[in-house]
Amino acid sequence: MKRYVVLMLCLMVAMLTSNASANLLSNGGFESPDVTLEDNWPKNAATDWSHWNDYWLGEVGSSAYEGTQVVEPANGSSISQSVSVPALGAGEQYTVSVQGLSPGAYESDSYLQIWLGWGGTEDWIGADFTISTPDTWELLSLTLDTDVTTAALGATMLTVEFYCNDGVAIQLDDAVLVPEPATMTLLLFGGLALVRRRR
Ligand SMILES: [Ca+2]
Repeated sequence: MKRYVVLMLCLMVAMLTSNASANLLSNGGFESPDVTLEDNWPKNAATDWSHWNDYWLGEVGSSAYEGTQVVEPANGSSISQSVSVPALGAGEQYTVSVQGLSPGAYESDSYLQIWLGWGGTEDWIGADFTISTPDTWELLSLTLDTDVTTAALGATMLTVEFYCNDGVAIQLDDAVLVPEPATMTLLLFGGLALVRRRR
């Protein structure tokens, strides 16, 4: 039994100290498929992402936040990805974050809405963001807390959506969806209880 406890504690520490490995989204850095500079607008097929209207998946080299590629939703378009999660219980939190950049060439603010939904397109929370400083990556994030948004209790799927609601472009990179540490601890204690029951 001691061996299992040590194993679970090690796993817990590893998960708490490594957000990257806990990312529930696939291709959050938009590096797949590998495109070239010549593959220009519109380019609608980032692996594992769905979309509504057109967006640009492009190669920007070293000005990307992560890797060499970013996405740029057009005005009135969005990209989304749904993932399965363990049924949401009380006291759990999931945070979605993305790096956003307002290309300096447009000389204006960029706007983005982040939506985090459960149960398809009916139920979601959202937040509006404005980026005024050009050519600087900014971390934009939104947290779903089941103690606040009790309607999400019991949900087994989360949908992340990034919606560009203005004519000015915004580039996105490094999209991440993670359970907060409190949630991970709950999940791990659940795992520990399972191990104990099996023995
Ligand atoms: Ca990238």
